[in-house]
Amino acid sequence: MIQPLKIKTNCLFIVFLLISNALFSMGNGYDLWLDYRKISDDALLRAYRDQVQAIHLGEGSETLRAIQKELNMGLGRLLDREVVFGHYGDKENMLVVSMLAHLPNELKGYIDGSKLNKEGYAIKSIRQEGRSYVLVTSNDELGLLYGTFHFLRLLQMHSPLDGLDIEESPKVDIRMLNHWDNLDRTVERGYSGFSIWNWHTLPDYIDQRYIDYARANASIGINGTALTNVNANGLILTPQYLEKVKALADVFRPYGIKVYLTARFSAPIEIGGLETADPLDPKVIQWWKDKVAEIYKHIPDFGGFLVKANSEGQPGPQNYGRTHLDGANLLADALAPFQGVVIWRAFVYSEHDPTDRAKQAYSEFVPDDGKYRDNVLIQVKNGAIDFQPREPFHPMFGAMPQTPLMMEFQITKEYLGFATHLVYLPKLFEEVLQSDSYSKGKGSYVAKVIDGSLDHKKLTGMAGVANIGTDANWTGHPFGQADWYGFGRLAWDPYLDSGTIANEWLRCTFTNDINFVEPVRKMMLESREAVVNYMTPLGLHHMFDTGHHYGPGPWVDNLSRPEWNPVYYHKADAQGIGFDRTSTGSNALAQYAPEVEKRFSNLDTCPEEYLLWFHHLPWDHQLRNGRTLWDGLGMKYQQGVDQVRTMIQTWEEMEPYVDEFRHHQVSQLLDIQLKEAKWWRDACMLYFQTYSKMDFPKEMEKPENTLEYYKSLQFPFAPGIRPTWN
Ligand code: GCW
Repeated sequence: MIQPLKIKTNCLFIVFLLISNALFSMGNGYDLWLDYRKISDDALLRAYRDQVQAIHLGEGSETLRAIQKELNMGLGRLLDREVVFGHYGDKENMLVVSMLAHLPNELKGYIDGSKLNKEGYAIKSIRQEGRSYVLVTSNDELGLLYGTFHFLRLLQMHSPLDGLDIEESPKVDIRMLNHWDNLDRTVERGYSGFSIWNWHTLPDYIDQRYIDYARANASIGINGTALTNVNANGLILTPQYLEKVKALADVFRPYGIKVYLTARFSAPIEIGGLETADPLDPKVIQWWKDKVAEIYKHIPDFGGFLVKANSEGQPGPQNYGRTHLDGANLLADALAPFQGVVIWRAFVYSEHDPTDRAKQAYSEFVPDDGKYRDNVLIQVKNGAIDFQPREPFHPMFGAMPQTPLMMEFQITKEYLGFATHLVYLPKLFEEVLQSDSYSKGKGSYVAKVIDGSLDHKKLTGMAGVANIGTDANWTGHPFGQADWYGFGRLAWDPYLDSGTIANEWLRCTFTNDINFVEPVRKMMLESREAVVNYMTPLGLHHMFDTGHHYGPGPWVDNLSRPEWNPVYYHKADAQGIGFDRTSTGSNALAQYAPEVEKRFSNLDTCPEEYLLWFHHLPWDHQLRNGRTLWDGLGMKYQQGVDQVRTMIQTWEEMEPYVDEFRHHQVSQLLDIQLKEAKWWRDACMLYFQTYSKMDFPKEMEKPENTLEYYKSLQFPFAPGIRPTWN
């Protein structure tokens, strides 16, 4: 239990402020959106100081200590003065941070706790007999933590503290990061250095980064983390590693973050010495039960398992003639006594199945709707192929009313320019969440599938494949932080709009100066369309070079599995280009609700951004602007390049508002982005021209190199490549 306490000004505190200010002035971005810069507006600073004359902190346990530390650091820096903790009534104007149950009597009755869920909170301004309080309150300690971060954000954003009346509860239960981190510290599809988990020095050495990771995640409402790659290594489940996992779980617990592990389906053989991993074998069933019990002994609030099975070489129940259902339910039964969950991935497609890859997950999972145990969630990527710059929403959303479906977004930019390109992903996430699945008629938005409201789901979740690594600023590109931030905010509330999120992030990360915030926000919001234009316009997809996925490789046709080759997806030939997924082609469209199927099947109503995703069309097909498909493609590629030029110009004008370090960093990265945008345009258009045999549209700049040159480029050491299959 924590008693309200007063922290005296002392030398240590001043040293701390000096150091933290020095760190900020370096502008290396380590502090993320929590840099708590001193309030620059004097009148506002005075008003804040006057309101927060002291803090009354209620009772609680380790989470309350985390809250206290955050307030101490956050307010110390924002208000640039000593933070005083005291009792209610000590000062005229106070901040009161306390769970409802422990509120001073005088403040009870202002908030109706029944409106807040377990993690929810309220922030309210209260005037009482000439005194003024800002009250942050909740039913549970975790709500208080989230409320505290929200309060600090209000200050960071220079919001007035009068008349506050905020009530927030997360709309999604499991809001988690998926790290594709290997035990050797490489990160699959990681572009920001190595894994932040130093398995070698764990459990004894607790890196400050682990704590700051937890703070950053808690500040945006993330409450779970899967520490290890879905291409899993069974070793993580051995006693030696479980001790290390426990150490991390202990660090994260006060911040409300549960730990999950990826379970390699063949672990009973590899680390358990069994001869089989058959999910129906009694010895295998017992092995998982024992293993789960052992994990919970170390980590009593362990979240559960995340599983990739029978996908891209990973073992799974189908190795034994069983189904995904058998596999998921096996692990679910082992976890159920401890309230753990199984998150089973729907990212499956088979090299032996000749049907359109886009159809395979649906065919595999939808027939078993309703047969999964209550503690199973099926985790579905946002689109049916693989995290492309643009994909239509996955047809499974809305198609399994009786099974919890979890969203999987990719925050790391495997197919969107790695950590080099500025592409603001919340815009992409928002587009998916706001897509209408029509599964229960108009208005059946994917967001409603994810928050469970469409089918009254009891368990809901959203996962993001992390973009975090050992780079000083965590995400490589300074703007990659916005993708992490935005993911968390959307997992908390899938109905938020990406513009609001960008505004928050910019103000907290850089400055509140409107001359900076508005142009840069605009630049961020347009950046997603730019990457679609210069990589995969008009519904093209998966044209990335082999393995590493760095740069264009539309010509690649020599990989062992047909659906790994870009030519499988664009199907360019002398007649035209695109994948026919209508009833005359693979008929993948039949997996959508009839309204969606009809809209996308009909060329008059199919949005042009999905054109070549669903249709194979002649090169001279007329687009809505009256130009041919061929011209339209070239113009889109050119537009993408021009959009990057505009971004560069905007950023140049921002120099007065940003520290030199980050300004220079982003400038250099934008220059690379422009170079690579041109590379995409030229390589793709030159290659497609070998089929279309048509001249480039007059709007398109002349390619800078020959097709042979682009084809000759090799990148054996491009980052993030899958090191091994295991
Ligand atoms: O997109 C593919 C990636 C693989 C990844 C896989 C998956 C973890 O190229 O690197 O493996 O998706 O999501 O399982």
